[in-house]
Amino acid sequence: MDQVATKPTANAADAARKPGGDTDRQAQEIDGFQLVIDALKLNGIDTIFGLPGIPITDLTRRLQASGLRVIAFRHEQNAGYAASIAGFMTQKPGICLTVSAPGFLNGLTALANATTNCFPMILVSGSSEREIVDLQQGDYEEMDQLAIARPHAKAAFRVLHAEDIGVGVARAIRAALSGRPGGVYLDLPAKLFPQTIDAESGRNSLIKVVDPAPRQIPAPDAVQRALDLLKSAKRPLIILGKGAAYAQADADIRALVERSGIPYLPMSMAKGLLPDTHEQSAAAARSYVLPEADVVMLIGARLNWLLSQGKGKTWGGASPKAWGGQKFIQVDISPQEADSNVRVDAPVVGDIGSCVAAMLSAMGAKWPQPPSEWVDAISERRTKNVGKMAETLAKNPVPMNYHSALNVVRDIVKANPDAILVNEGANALDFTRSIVDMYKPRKRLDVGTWGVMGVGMGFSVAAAVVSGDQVIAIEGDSAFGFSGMEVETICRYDLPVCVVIMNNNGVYRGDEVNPTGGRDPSPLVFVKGARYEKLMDAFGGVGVLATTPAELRNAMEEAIRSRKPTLINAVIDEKAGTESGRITSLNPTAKKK
Ligand SMILES: Cc1ncc(C[n+]2csc(CCOP(=O)(O)OP(=O)(O)O)c2C)c(N)n1
Ligand SMILES: [Mg+2]
Repeated sequence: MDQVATKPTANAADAARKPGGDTDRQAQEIDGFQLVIDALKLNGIDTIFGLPGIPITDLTRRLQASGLRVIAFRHEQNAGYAASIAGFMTQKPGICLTVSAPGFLNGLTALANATTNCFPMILVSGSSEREIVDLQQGDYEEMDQLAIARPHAKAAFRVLHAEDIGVGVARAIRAALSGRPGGVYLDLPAKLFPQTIDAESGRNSLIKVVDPAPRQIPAPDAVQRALDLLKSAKRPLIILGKGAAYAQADADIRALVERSGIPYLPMSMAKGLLPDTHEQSAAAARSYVLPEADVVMLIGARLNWLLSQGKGKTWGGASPKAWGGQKFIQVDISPQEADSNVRVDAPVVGDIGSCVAAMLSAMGAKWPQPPSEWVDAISERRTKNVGKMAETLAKNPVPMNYHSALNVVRDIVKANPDAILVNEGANALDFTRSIVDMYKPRKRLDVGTWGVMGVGMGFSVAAAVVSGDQVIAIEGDSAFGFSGMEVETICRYDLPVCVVIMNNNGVYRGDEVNPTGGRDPSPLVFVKGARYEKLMDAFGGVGVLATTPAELRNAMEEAIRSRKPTLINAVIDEKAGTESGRITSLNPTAKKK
């Protein structure tokens, strides 16, 4: 572990040069800046995502000077998304550092998104002078940030005194990582940073967090109850969620699925936990298995809107709110998750790794395989659907559509299974999810629980920085716009990111018109034929316009070969998309139509 160094401040260094200066006293003191840095280093934090300004400019400088990697963004929201996905990928809290009020608020969306998605992240924001803020006397960037952050975070803390920095950082780390991970807010007022305390007591006040995410071993009877139910099933199904991917229990999860012989469905960010080409994958028969299954085991997946709350037509229920009759086993770290939407007959509470290991050992080597009628029925549908998809993918329409473009991406990802795929948009998201197979765990990063637009470039930067692997970002043209300026960040840090914009001239489609016939375009469309690739050119990266699958393929292959920052503007038929992609049913206006 790093030594906790007491670096003399700049002033102390000056004083050291003057004979008779007060070097001794200053050398024995440590300031708030250094304590924050040392507390982070002591806990193995090596990367900070942020954006400098008052009061954290010097902190960003000194973080870099002391050997941490500081990745500076063009907007705090993107730094926040970067931090959150770094947390998901590494099981260490991702740190986002911002200035007060507006910078803090810009980061807050990412913090709330992290909490919703169970990503461990700490938003560290400087704040203005407490006395003035609390009396609302009009300070520079005045805002009661702690109160505003609290409802959007798993926990929120403020440190007022230098001697409490160690505790503050330790509490933030524990809160972010333990149990169900989430977003934590840490408020550091401007006055804290230059505070000095005795160096020795400063060092002693720091805490290296021991076992920040303690294992939670499931109760043996809960495991047995789950296995008994699973064994009784005629049509069992396993659903793997993002929590299963986060757990990094990849070998055991695969062993559990394979030994049980049970068909499984991966949620979006669990794709690749087992290769999507695995013979037990029921992804291509999703609409068959959900209503037909009799026992469903959820592993790190919640029965939220993405699974139609476990009821309704998707699950074979007679009406939109009716239960389909399935029995559920839910493996989850949170004891409060079960029964949140439908009855869970066998909750198994613990961390995914411990739960899966306990199940494997209780299953023994011999486990009755699911009835062959069930497995065969699924594989028949899968073969049919995969065949249909192959036909669609083989077509070569002019202009390109999502299928012909994504057929290229599918090949490229197959040839580069270590590449990380970032994905956002509506049609650009839904088609990519279903067309592009993933082969390894945690390689697919997307809009998650909220379906949020704007994660694209922040996720891409973090994925490249944290892993060193090639990143491929498949972006709707609207989605890209939310974080597009970060292509400068990608160029500045020279990251191996290949952005592919599925450019259909708009949100969902590009062919809407203003019904009044007025001069303003429809709110759903953008400048026709926009040349997004020139944005990348502007900062020294490689920009390519691709109007055919062959051009797209060449450009992607070259990007991966060169590892240069690349943006490919893939021109897609503006009539190819559907409103809201796959979730048209959630769109009230579309429903009326
Ligand atoms: C922060 C945020 N704002 C707005 C939305 C609503 N929204 C959902 S998808 C989408 C953009 C879809 O267009 P595009 O990215 O171009 O994908 P396409 O369907 O055209 O491929 C928008 C604005 C959202 N999900 N998140
Ligand atoms: Mg679009």
